[in-house]
Amino acid sequence: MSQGLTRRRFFEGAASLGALVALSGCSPKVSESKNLADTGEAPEIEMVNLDEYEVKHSWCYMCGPAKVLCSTLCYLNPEGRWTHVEGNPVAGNNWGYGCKSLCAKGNSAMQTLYNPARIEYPMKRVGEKGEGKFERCTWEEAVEGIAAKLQEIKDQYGPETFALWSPQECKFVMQMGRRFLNVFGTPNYMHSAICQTQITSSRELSIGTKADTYPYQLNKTKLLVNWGVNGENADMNNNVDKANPYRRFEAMDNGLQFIDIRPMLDPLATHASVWVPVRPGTDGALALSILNVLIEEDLYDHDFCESWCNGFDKLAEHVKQFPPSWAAPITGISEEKITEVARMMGTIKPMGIMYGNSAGDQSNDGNWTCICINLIAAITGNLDVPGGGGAGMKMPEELFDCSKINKIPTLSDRLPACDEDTAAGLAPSRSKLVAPEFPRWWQNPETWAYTKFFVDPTSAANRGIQSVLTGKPFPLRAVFAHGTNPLSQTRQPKLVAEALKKLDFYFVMDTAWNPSCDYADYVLPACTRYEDSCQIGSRNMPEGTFIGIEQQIAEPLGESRSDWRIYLDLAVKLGFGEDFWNGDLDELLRAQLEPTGFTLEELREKGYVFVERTDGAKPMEPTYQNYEELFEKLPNGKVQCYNEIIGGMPNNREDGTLGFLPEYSGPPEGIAETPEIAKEYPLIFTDVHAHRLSVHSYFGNLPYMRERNRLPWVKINPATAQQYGIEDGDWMKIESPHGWVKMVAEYFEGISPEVVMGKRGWWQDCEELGEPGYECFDGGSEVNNLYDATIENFDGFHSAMAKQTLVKISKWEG
Ligand SMILES: Nc1nc2c(c(=O)[nH]1)N[C@H]1C(S)=C(S)[C@@H](COP(=O)(O)OP(=O)(O)OC[C@H]3O[C@@H](n4cnc5c(=O)[nH]c(N)nc54)[C@H](O)[C@@H]3O)O[C@H]1N2
Ligand SMILES: Nc1nc2c(c(=O)[nH]1)N[C@H]1C(S)=C(S)[C@@H](COP(=O)(O)OP(=O)(O)OC[C@H]3O[C@@H](n4cnc5c(=O)[nH]c(N)nc54)[C@H](O)[C@@H]3O)O[C@H]1N2
Ligand code: SF4
Ligand SMILES: [Mo]
Repeated sequence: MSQGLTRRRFFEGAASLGALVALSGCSPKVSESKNLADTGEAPEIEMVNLDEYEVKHSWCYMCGPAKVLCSTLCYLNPEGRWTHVEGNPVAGNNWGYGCKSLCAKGNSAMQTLYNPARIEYPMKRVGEKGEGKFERCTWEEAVEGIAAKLQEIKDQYGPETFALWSPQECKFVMQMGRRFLNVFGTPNYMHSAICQTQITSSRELSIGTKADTYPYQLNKTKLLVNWGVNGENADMNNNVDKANPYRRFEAMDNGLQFIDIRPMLDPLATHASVWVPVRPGTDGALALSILNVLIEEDLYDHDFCESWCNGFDKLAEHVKQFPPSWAAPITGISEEKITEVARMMGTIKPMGIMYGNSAGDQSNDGNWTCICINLIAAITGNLDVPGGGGAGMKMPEELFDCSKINKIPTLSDRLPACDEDTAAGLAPSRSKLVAPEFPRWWQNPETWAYTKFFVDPTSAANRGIQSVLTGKPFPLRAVFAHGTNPLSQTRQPKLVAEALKKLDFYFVMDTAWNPSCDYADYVLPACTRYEDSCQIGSRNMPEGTFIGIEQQIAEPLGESRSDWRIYLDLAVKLGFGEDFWNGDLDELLRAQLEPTGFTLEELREKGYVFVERTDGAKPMEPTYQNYEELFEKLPNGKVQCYNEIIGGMPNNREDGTLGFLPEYSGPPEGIAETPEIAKEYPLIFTDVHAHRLSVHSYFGNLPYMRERNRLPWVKINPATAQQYGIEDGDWMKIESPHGWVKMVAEYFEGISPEVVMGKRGWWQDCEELGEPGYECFDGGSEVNNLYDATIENFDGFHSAMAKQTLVKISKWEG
């Protein structure tokens, strides 16, 4: 294995790493190198005096490589080794000002630094693609080799045949990487097409970007609908938990009820008034029949629908065909229960709806599903009312100007316009998208209002990589995978591997050797954010305004380099260094800081600055029901019950048009949808994305994470497992019409007997614990092998792919 070449034992046993520290200077420290989950032994406690420790500020890296979520204080022991981390109490993390707690991932941050899985040197492939034979090279050689190849491909085939692949919301990719693409001249940034922009764009199409269904004043909410969202695990938006259980339980004391729509009885679901274990991938049918009940039983807000809904009557007529009797056999939820939840949604006010990935990001009719969910909130009169969707309190003005921080201009105007663009009335380079994630016509600056990150166009990664195999519409020639493992991220790893082999040029930058590296021409070692000092973040709170930077905690391991730097180095080599601060990132950071009045040197020295509010300003109630402004950009200034944005327009494949009214298509394989397939494959398989002990498919290499999440588990109802002679803890063979995996049965009574649910991404080994990594292909444990990757089945608006299929299972004896 090639990574063996770059590994070294840097990890001197977990003993020096673990630390649970009390608030005082003198604190207990957990000293443990054993697998506590297995032994159940109490850890030894050693006291350390934190006054002797140096404290550095960082932005926690454990929710993804370049985010500014939890601000942390990192303690370096007298030998200069980072041994303890805690939340920065003045930064307003998690549940608010004063909070020091971090989640489990945050608490194991030190293990990313001192980890044997890290790549230390640039590597160049010397064997066949996929064989994994590499030799060490210098940075100079790698950057020169990559730049030369990119130039060659640009000259020979055109700039659009180069794509950057990275689905994560990392700023170095979303901003710096995009800038690089634009200046290079390619629109092909490949997004996973199964995360976040999917649900956000559906919202934009139905209720507009400014409106929301999520209740920002939960203390006033009476009904919360938790739809396909993983509040127990998904850290996001500066909350240890996306669903913020702490605030939710407070609100429950105030009379909040909630409905949980998920196939599994997860911990939060056990507190719900109603649990709706919908069949995976059938949320669209459920949403349509809820609309049916709301309208048929006259439970909608007449004033709102008359004044602010476009084509409400057409929607009302349309949903007549979707009564609960239609949805029950599709969703597996009884007519009575569908009616009950619809009545609750129509009568308990105010209501907020929180929906996540599983409500629409990862089903092939996800766009209509999410549109329906937004329409439910709208027609019941729950938008922009206190305790309803949106309607957050207004924060007092920030005390210094942070407006430029974290904003790297992406130079979108550099994308070249070609004749095809002009002829079709498209924005520059849209006709050169290899696989438009959203329809080309929609990807122009006017309609593309999700401007937070994506002012620039995007291609859908899975469709994009398939171009290499089909040559349609043209084959990509070069791909840069930056902080992603294509073999576990998208459907059908075997297809992806074939394409990676066929590519003219493929290079990777990662902190760890992931399985896709074996196919690369060059593998570049990235340092973590604890080893560079590039990420600045700010936060405006009732208590004051905060600004912080990552202080460098350790020298980059081996020759690893900052992710921010690669674009600058390549730009300089390719002759457009002027657009990249001539290779000096600090120049950019200085410009971002300029309006704040703080200098980069000052901030790096201090780590963070917090200016307390003395003007007495408090968060204020917003003005509610501001519909004119909220719906301003929508056709006729109204909620799109009848969708005049997409209706009649070409879909993203340009092989058909999109409809005006919601449709249900369901998963490519489903019990009700494909009964003939269900005869051989009787169970439904799906997976969950977020897990509190990993990010995406990584951090399985950290002992603290892995010891509690050791084996590739699947949750299965004991009644189902026993039918197949499968005991709790047995390895199972799981076969779908598309591939097979082996995973370990975890008995769970709280899952429907017809559903089996796993988690993707088990490729990482954990050397310290002797836990192996598992293959990404058939016979391994990567669930993406099980799913359909037929392009024609992907969502026609936003390219989402189903992660639901039918499977048969047996005990694995191998
Ligand atoms: N700790 C941690 N936090 C993370 C991440 C991480 O990797 N680790 N990743 C981040 C990222 S990139 C994202 S996109 C978000 C994702 O966070 P979420 O949007 O919350 O998505 P999932 O984690 O997939 O959880 C979806 C929930 O829906 C359930 N479910 C599964 N199938 C279905 C279905 O067909 N219908 C319905 N109604 N429910 C279903 C699952 O059991 C799960 O509880 O999390 C972010 N936060
Ligand atoms: N079946 C299935 N597939 C899914 C999902 C699902 O729920 N089910 N979820 C989808 C979603 S929501 C998302 S967001 C995507 C996520 O997909 P990806 O973001 O591609 O996630 P990973 O495959 O875990 O790859 C992340 C890579 O980044 C590397 N890395 C970590 N830190 C750094 C760093 O600082 N610098 C660099 N250069 N590399 C780093 C890790 O070692 C790892 O190899 O997956 C999608 N795929
Ligand atoms: S939620 Fe956890 S992993 Fe995410 S930034 Fe905060 S402490 Fe780090
Ligand atoms: Mo995601």
